[in-house]
Amino acid sequence: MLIRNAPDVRSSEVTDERQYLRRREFIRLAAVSPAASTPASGDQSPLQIAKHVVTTDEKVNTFEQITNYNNFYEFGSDKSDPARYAGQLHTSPWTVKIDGHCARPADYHVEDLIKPFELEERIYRHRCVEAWSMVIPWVGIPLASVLRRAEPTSKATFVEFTTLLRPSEMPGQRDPILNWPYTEGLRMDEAMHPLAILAVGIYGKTLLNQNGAPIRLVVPWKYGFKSTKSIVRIRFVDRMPHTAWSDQNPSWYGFYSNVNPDVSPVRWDQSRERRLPGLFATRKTLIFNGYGDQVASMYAGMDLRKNY
Ligand SMILES: Nc1nc2c(c(=O)[nH]1)N[C@H]1C(S)=C(S)[C@@H](COP(=O)(O)O)O[C@H]1N2
Ligand SMILES: [Mo]
Repeated sequence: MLIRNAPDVRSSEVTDERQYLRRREFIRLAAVSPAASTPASGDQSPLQIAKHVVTTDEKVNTFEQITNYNNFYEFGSDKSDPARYAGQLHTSPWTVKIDGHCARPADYHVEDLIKPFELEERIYRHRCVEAWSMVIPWVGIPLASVLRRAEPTSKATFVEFTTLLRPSEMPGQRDPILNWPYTEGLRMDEAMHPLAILAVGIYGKTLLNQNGAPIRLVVPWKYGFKSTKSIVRIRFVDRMPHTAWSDQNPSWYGFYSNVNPDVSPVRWDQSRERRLPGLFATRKTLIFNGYGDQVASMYAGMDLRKNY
């Protein structure tokens, strides 16, 4: 079993890095302190982590920061709306459909989807198109592992990701701000890239709903909106899929959406960023969010100004 049901750790115990490291010891020993209270947005269970991948030595954001400043338009457009309203979403049971151009399409309970694979902690920079950024200790599995198991055919040139559609629990879906359900997409080689993960946790425990429980995409060299939350469908397709944000404003949001300090099609200047909890955009943004040595070759020969 990869996901263990265990009593909660108080959210006040998961506030800073030092405590996190200490708590990680607890998780390793499978000795979790007894529940005293429940976090605002649902229960969290500890996860058994096999491997740690650190891609930056920058300070990791606190649990409080990562879970209280969110974009999840299904729960409203304010940064505090997801933490306030996402608790009402039922994330269990949860099924993920894998279909389209593949030899082994299937519907998986989310637990079965990840069960065959070892969970890894991945400390990644996270860059929102609104020019703020964080460093987040995700827990997840390579997206490629899940895709390979489905045996995509040669027709599969892109992968489409779809978020749950459930307006009764996602009040933002009652407003036509976006074409619900939220969809996103990656080219096949991007989806197979080892940096792309399906995340099921943060700070060693299962995701809170505001971060996209029970399973969400993380693509660290792209703007945050590519990282679809609360995924119910992964589909292999043979053409570039529609995506929620480029449907809403095609001149602002391109399909590729690679972090690029030289291209600012949206009203935010992308050359700098505000590292939360800071107030000012003092940090220089790096091409591909600093992951260029690993991903730039996928875009060789492409005009990144046109293909933003
Ligand atoms: N379904 C869905 N996924 C989504 C969004 C959303 O509104 N709905 N927002 C995106 C944006 S703009 C960002 S920056 C990240 C934020 O992830 P976080 O709140 O876990 O930091 O989620 C992305 N995934
Ligand atoms: Mo974002």
